[in-house]
Amino acid sequence: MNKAIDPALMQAAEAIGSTPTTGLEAWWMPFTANRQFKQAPRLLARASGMHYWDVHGRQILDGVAGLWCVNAGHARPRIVQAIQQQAAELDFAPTFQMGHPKAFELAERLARIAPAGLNRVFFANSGSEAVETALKIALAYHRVRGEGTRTRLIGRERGYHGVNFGGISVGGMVGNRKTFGLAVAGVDHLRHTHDPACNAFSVGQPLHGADFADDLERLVALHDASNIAAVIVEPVAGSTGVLVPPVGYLQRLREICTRHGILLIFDEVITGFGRTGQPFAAQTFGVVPDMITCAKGINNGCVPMGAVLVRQDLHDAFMTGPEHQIEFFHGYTYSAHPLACAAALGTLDTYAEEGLLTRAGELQDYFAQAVHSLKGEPNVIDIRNIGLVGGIELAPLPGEPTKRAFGIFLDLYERGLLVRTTGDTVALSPPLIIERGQIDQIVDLLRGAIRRAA
Ligand code: PXG
Ligand code: PLP
Repeated sequence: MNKAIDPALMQAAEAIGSTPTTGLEAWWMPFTANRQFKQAPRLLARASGMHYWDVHGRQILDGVAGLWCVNAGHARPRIVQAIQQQAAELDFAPTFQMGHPKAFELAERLARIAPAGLNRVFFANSGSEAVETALKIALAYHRVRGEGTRTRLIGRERGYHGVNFGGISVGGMVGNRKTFGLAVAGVDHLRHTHDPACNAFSVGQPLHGADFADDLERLVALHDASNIAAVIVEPVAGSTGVLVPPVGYLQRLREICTRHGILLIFDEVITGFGRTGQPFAAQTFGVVPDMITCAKGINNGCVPMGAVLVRQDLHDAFMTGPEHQIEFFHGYTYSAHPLACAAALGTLDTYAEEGLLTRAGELQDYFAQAVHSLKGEPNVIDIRNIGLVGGIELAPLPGEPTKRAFGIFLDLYERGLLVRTTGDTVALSPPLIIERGQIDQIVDLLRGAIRRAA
């Protein structure tokens, strides 16, 4: 069926009496149209810098940093070496009642680049786990302070906070509700900030819509602040189509949360580690939340890892009671895994040496001009951008939403460019090492694909 599948593996399977397969059936792939994929698989074999190569040796320009995570580009030597050395030196170390030096070093290094005050770090293994961890910290924090009625969690329509039960509950993706029904109860949602009638084709932050934040006052009036634990939002919503916050919106959300004693969590799984021009979007937008969830770029996507950056006094509120007692009843077997920590330290070195955490700021005007040059191409109904993220929204094919954008994804892959699509939006989020000429290349290829899809 496919050249990449080793016939020896198939023979071995038959020898032990397991169900013989053609090699592609067993893996039930995540967030994938499995049947379509397996008819014409897209198999990546290696990567370096700005590029992938597929199993046939074809070069593909990476327009989306893998899956929004390879911010320093692929196969960076410091990171590769850090992982190799770590695997040989200390493969695994328990972190429940035990520790290892690189975990402490990494937490200190993260605290140094985080917004002021967010200097305590809890490790997880993905963005989804970071989100669950932050929501649990919020609930437990109110309890340890004797405000245990604060149990309600508030997310936002069109939010994405990973795939676990807490995350899909505070998230605002219809697909999750359609597929899984009610997940965690006691959750409510702010309205989203997408307002194409006022803001279509905004370059950078849209000007209209700070008052969308007032929707939180409506929920406070409905539920009463004494019942609300936390609000979680992505500073820039990524997965539902690159929705950039209107000027003043996050500031207003911060003010309302502070006024009502509600914790504000920024989910920076995509925006963290330089995507918007500063280490965190909190810094780009000048708004400090009480917690930040991050993952992906934390170690360049090389080893699964997530983290929650926590305001010191939230952490300190837990440090009461008998000293032999566990203060926070939570953790994962692989929290602060040595390979993930080593990869993260190599990544932070690479970011620092190459100035990558601020490079998106330097390139953003060029990038903005390039993506906005697609205005006027057929079916382009909106273009959104901030830092090195762009969203190009297309009018859906009548009665067949998502199909036009997915066709463009397939077309571009054939021509050697990897992008992401969500709904009918094409998302760009290239590695931060991208050169101006490669930005042009991405936009030229995309322009061609948009025309062919008309
Ligand atoms: N929060 C946010 C804001 C995210 O973007 C997660 C949590 C979950 O992270 P993990 O590591 O559990 O996947 C994410 C992940 C896409 C896409 O193209 C986005 C994500 C993951 C995969 C694809 O929209 N975001
Ligand atoms: N399920 C079982 C049966 C377990 O023993 C454990 C961990 O020990 C878990 C789930 C959780 O796994 P993890 O810590 O990797 O999230």
